Amino acid sequence: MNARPLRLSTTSPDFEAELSRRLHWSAETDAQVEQVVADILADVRVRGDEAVLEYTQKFDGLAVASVSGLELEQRELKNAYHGLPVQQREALQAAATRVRAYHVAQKRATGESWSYRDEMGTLLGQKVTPLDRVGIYVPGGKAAYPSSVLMNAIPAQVAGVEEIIMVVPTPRGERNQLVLAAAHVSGVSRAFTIGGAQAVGALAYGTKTIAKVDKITGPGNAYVASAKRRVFGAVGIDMIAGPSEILVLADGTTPPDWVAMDLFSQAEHDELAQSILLCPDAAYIEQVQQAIDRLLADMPRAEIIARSLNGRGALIHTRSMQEACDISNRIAPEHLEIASDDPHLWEPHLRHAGAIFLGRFTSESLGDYCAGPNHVLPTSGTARFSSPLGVYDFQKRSSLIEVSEAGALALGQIASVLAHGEGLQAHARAAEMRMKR
Ligand code: HSO
Ligand code: ZN
Repeated sequence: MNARPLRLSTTSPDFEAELSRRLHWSAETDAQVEQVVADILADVRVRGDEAVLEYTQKFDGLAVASVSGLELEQRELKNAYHGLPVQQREALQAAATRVRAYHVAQKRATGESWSYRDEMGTLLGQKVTPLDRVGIYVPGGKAAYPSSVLMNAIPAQVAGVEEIIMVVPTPRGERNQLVLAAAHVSGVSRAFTIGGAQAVGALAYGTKTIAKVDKITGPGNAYVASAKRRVFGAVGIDMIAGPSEILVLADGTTPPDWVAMDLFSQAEHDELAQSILLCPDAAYIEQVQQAIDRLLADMPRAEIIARSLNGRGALIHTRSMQEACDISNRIAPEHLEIASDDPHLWEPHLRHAGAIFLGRFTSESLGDYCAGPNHVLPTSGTARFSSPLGVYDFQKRSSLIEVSEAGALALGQIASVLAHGEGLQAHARAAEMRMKR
């Protein structure tokens, strides 16, 4: 099997066209999926638990008498944790501890209430409060990542969310013990073995057994993505993620094998995943291709890796590191590695990326599991305007205003003039009344 990412050079006349063809990705919306999802949501909204039970039996082959029968007790989550081999248990705990520490720091820096008084003693501020209840969708099957349970639940827990409800489909009752254990270490309050659009509907509208949540986060298949889009408005949602991406900026100082394996690490997620190398050194690019050739055969997921690299991968020869940075900013990748012995030279030039991994020792995979920052990141160029999942996604802000007596006089004058200008008499008088004291 061969993996030959497209070779491009920024000096070639058709570079721009080739690059945009490689980058192009759009979530196909399938009319049939849309119809099925719309029907399921409408049904769950009206029939609640009963509909959830029927769809769970139909799609997952799980037959129980009531939705309570689909709930996992805290004891089961705990047992899953204690039943793990000790090495896995310790790794999960160590990852959770680091992810928690990072999000605690994030909350301290960006998630606290603040206020000040102006010169007339009027208090102005912002009060930050957690959401009351959130739902976390965890996919079953091939994309069931325990690490994603940590990355969704821990920021919610750190934000102070009272109730975190996890849903995870378990087709034919097959439970992923690592997923349940991850729920245990990351503060999940309730867990249900349901999935698909019916689970999204139950969380969004509430049923007799499952309380309505305020926001639903977490990845899922086309049905789940469509359901999340449809319930948005009734509840909040996180982003709808596209395939995973890595972009490596290399100046030739990192061993080529390391870079090749980092490209593989995204490619192995999904044949639609995208791995790109940008490098000003043609000989080094050749060495990375040789490393790919040599290392691929030994990869259990070689087939997915090859499909991803052949279909969407690229090794791009640039004129300089500066040009590589410029192209990276245009791509705005989900993960950006600066494979350089002087990463801080380039970091100031890099503005658009979900996460930036600096230096040769920082493989993306460390960030995926345990460095601390969140691995739920903006994909498909959306890092131009959005951010990693964080504590702030589980908080909301309220403005605070307490006008002093002197403030009422000064602000009343301004408000009154503007209110008359808008022809809104009650507004004007409400302000004026407070001036005549
Ligand atoms: N790289 C994925 C996250 C992940 N990797 C989970 C391994 N497990 C998207 O950021
Ligand atoms: Zn990954």
